Amino acid sequence: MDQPKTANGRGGTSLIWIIVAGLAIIVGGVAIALLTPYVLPTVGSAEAQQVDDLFRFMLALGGMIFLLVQGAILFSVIRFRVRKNDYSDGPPIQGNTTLEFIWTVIPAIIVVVITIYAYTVYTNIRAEKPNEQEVAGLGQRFAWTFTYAVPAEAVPATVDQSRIPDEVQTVLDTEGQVTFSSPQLHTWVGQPMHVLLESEDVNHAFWIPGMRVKQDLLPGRVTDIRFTPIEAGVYRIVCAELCGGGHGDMAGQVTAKGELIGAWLVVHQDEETYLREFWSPEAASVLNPPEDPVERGRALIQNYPCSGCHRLSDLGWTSVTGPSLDGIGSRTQRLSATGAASIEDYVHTSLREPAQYVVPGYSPLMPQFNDSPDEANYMPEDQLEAIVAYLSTQ
Ligand code: HEC
Ligand SMILES: [Cu+2]
Repeated sequence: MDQPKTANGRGGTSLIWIIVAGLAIIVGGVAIALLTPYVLPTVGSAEAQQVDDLFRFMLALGGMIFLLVQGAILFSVIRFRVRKNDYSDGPPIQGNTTLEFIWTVIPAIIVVVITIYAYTVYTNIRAEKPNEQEVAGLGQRFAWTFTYAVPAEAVPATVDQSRIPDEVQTVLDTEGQVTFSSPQLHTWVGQPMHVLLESEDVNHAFWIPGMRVKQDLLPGRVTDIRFTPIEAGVYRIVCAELCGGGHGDMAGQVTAKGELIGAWLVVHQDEETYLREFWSPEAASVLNPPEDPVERGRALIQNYPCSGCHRLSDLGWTSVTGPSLDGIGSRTQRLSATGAASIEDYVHTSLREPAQYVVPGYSPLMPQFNDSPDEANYMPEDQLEAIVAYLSTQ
């Protein structure tokens, strides 16, 4: 039997229920959005804050729509369920212009607001910042190499300028800069970073989850990415584009001993700590090399991306894309197989012309290390000799 509805009877109560449901939906959507700190990685950069705010905003809207739709379904299932012995059909309904208008206009407004907000965040993040630190990031199968160019006058006082190798002098002369490379990206809190990304071979994607930045690398094109760290710490760098069998080695790794190898972003507390703990030792290993070639080679090899592909227990490397370098110094069977005159010769050629001796069972993925600063993977001859001396003792 139909109950007569009056404006101030049932109508009044249902209006209250609509308001209560509306509030529950809004509070529920916001509550869902506030869960992000529990599911997202540490917020390590100024950009991460903006990206997370945008994400939370969209999550709150999405959460509200989710609750509205699910609530309406649940309400209808209960409120309008079939009564016992009721075989009648529902009333035929033919369109409802008001409803259609509302459900077109509201989503349109939401999409426009999100577009404007997202575009603002995107342009903010990509905008050039004052005093940026520029670092070149090279992606190749399967390692990252970061090259730091530092004005010659910034060379630390501990570096004996008279012992700077010739090759570095050349770089000093032509561009007034000293460059050195590292598989790790170092900076300090509050320093805006500008990383110029180039790929040596296929598409890669440079991703630091803690900074909320990700950028594709496209062969033959320089792409770039910016971020300003706000929290000291160590953040994993990941390749987010499947690039071959050793793709997983393009992410920072932790050895069983707890050492960090491969690609990591290290954010130091301040510039002084950065210079003391990273720049000075790394630059010094290039600019002020130890006399003993084996020691020198051991220091220098860590500036190259070898750890992304090779195992070498002495340095805690564990990758398996290339053959293990443990015991490479006594691998004399390779000499007879290739006709190399000595192990030194063999290792030298393996780096300068890797295609000459491809180790059986491996793909020819070893990058060629060239002796001209104009070519990719520049490795000065005297550095190569030191690295060969070091590897031959393994
Ligand atoms: C992108 C991956 C990759 C990187 C980076 C890489 N290698 Fe290799 N390397 C390989 C592969 C694959 C082979 C085996 C195929 C070949 O011989 O070309 C190899 C072979 C070698 C060999 C010969 C090994 C043997 O058992 O005969 C030596 C020596 C070597 N690499 C040294 C290095 C050094 C030193 C570096 C850093 C300066 C380096 N590699 C960087 C992938 C890599
Ligand atoms: Cu990759």
